[in-house]
Amino acid sequence: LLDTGMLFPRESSSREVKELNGLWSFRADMSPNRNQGFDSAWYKSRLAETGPVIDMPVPASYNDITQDSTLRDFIGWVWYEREVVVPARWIADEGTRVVIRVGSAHYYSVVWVNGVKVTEHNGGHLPFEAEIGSLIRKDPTQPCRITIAVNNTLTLETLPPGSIQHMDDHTRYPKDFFVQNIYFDFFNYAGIHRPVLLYTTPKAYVDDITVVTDFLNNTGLVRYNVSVKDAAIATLNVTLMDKDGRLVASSSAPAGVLKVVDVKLWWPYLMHENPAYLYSMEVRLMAADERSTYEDVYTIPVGIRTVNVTSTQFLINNMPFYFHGVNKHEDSDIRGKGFDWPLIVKDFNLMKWMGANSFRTSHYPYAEEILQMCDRHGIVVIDECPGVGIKDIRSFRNASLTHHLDVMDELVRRDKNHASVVMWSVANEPASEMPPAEFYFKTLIKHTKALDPTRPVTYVSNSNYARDKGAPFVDVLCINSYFSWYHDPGHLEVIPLQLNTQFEDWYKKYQKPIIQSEYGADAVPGLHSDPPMMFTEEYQKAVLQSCHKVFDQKRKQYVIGELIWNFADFMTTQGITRVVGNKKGVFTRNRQPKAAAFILKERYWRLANETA
Ligand code: GCB
Repeated sequence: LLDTGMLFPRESSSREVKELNGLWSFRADMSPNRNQGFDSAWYKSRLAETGPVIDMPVPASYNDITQDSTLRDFIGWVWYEREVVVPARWIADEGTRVVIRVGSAHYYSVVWVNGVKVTEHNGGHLPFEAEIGSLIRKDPTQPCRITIAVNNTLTLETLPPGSIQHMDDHTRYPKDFFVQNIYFDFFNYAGIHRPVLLYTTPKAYVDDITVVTDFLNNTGLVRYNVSVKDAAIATLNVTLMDKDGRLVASSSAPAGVLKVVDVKLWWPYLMHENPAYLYSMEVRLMAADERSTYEDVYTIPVGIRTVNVTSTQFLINNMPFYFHGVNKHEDSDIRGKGFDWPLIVKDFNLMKWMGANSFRTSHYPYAEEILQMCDRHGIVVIDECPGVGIKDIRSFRNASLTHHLDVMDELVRRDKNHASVVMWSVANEPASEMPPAEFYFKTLIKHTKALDPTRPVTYVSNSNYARDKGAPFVDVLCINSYFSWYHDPGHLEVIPLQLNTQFEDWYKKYQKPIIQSEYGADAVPGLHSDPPMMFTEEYQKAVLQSCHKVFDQKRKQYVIGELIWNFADFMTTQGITRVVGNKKGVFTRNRQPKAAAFILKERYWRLANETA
């Protein structure tokens, strides 16, 4: 289990943050064994001294930044470097911890400071950090040189999994030709995807905070637990403030329950006239050692709400919640999976325009800043880990499972305090009918529930109800299906029958609520035909409308949600079913609506008004 916290780096009276976003020096290691960077120790001197470098923006995927297809499709190590001037006061004050934090880098990363390795991390989509105070204090006259090597190779033990295939038929392939096989449907963008920053804390500091909320009649209950590091003698002051900054409760214990009279609950937007109410919890640590005294202040937003599941309903604050929302990707032109505020805010505006009340972070954890937006805007989140494409039987082996458990540790540690996160998804479309899936999912879900007993756990299945081995362990059934698309292509008339049968089969067997976690059809924007044909905007519209009729029959019973695949078009590997990417978006990749977006807008607002 993890023994440190991963609080989002926030400024406070005791903490400073210095962003390292912008241009970094960059080189892909194109050597045949992709290992020249390590063999020649590129981290030991400035990157420009060991070969040519190019400008690379951080955060961004590197793939679409240049005109070079070998970089777009590159597999192996790439090297990033930049120098940073560290404020003198950080260096002078031995009582200051200086931490480097990478929001995420895909997939395997190694970080050096002034040529000394400070950390490595296995996996994209989640943050990692290292304390570097002693290193930068060694020679304060030198700038601090940060080198990050990132490798995007996927194996059967990574999440998502993949495999490298070497082609040795030299009559058909050039020598040393190899491809990365992946078992998921989005481009394997790579690089430093989220902000890199330095932040400080005092030497004795608040390392982690866990908040679990509940309420009884009008009284809110905020159970909290604070862990501190490196404080021999410490006192704590925990205070909860309302939106207007008024004190509502306080305590000096490291763990306890704060009582909030006349509580204002956190509600999803569209469900309440005062949604997304956030209190703010300030943790103030006062500590001392033989040399000094330290004060650390950390504040987190707290939404007070409960989540429960019955055999037919999903309850938020004991009220039935119907998911009418989207599946997304972190994906856009040029930046790939790189964190981008304009894109994030645009996406929230579009979701609100269409009346979407929820989304699933298909198929990996999204940036924390996005979850913070969800907390503030009252958008409900199914938080999915990168367990996508577990298709090969070898991906069920112990080493893979162990890594999957570690990833869940990291995910729950990062996202446990978000009111907007109402459920964990541990995988998408695994080969869950294979025999080893039973042990795998039983273990994985049990582990996730032990990490967080307060949220339901699911995984998203597209297997047959009769053969799925993991469904007995989930709280909510999430089912993906593409009738009249992958099955019976072109035959819209099968939808009512097949979709109804799907729901009835699953419900009869498991008596658990069901979310249609994906449905949809590709539409190349601007392509039209009537009667509808596949790939036209009319066909996409018709698929949606036909599915909606079935959802309407079943949502009064046990169907608790519908999430369109997908919010927007997104990039994939090249293939004969992908026209410059997956075109199942109801918005284009540039976030312009297709005809289907208007169908959803009308429907979602109608559903919102019905349930209000
Ligand atoms: C699915 C996958 C999703 C794909 C989608 C499609 O079932 O979960 O990742 O993009 O289908 O369009 O094929």
